[in-house]
Amino acid sequence: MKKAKLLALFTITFLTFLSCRNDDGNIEFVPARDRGEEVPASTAIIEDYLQTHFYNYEEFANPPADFDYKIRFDTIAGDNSDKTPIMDMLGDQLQFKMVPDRVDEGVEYKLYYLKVAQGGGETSPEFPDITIATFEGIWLNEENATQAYTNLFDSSVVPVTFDLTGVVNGFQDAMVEFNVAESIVENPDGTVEPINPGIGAVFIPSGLGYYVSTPQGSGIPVYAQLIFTFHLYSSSQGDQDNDGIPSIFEDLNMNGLEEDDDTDSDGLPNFFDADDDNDGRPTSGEIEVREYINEENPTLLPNEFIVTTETNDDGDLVITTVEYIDANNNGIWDHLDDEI
Ligand SMILES: [Ca+2]
Ligand SMILES: [Ca+2]
Ligand SMILES: [Ca+2]
Ligand SMILES: [Ca+2]
Repeated sequence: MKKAKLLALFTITFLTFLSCRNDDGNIEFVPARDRGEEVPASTAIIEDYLQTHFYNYEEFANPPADFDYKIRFDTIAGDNSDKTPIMDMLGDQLQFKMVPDRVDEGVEYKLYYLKVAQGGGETSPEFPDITIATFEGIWLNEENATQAYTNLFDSSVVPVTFDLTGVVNGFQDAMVEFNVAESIVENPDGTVEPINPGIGAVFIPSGLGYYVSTPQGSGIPVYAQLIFTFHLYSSSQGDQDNDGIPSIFEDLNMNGLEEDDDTDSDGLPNFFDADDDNDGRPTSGEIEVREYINEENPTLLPNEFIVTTETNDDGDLVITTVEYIDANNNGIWDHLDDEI
């Protein structure tokens, strides 16, 4: 499987100014629109799309012999005027959840996602995990009459790896709602095929997409709403800073966001900081990592917890644990305590 080279899916920095050329050809800086004020506009565009479009639900219900199980959208018009709008599936296949803006506190989005198949695997990705998926990304055009209403900007039919902390937030927020595939089979030609993967789509308001930080060369205009369709194959636990503590456990305030936990206030959130308390000792040296081989119920110490349970290539059951340490007994774990 190839590594994602899909820069277009990844977020960059949060810009607050746009550079534009004015009539005299000089560069002018224009403040980005207020994020809160942009929310209703985004929601209206997305709801209008959901109202006026359907997906190939009939093919999913009665799959043709060579069906690729890809979600395809089309306009409700002409021959298709009797199709069921996606919006009419609300509460069933179409669901939504309220999702916070990652920049402005208090700003919230209604994030719609279409669940065509939950996925037959037992696990769902956690928000800072590493997933493998195929996908298609389009942006909605509401403003430029010379361009189509929907524009494909990125896709992959071969599975690619996505670090959910590195992709647009709306994509991250949707992936956690699906399960991985029941299994992945390898074909004789080396290609892989998921059995019963999570199949879905997400309708992303611009503030959970690129907003004004659109990837260069992608052709995506600022403030564009995005739609991704995807097949979720598999997922593995993320430890982005490789400090031994899985990123899901570095969400200290447990609000489901990885960006806002920064113990040492150095600007690097804990999931991306290999020295969380900035005391010069790496976090990995201030915790105790253990492996239990073929021990189904190892007796854990008081501050020890299981981070992964896996079967290795030799068929051994490997339980990996982390123990937090408080050497000076001041109630602060050593890796978060800059005094020790
Ligand atoms: Ca958090
Ligand atoms: Ca930090
Ligand atoms: Ca860390
Ligand atoms: Ca420390």
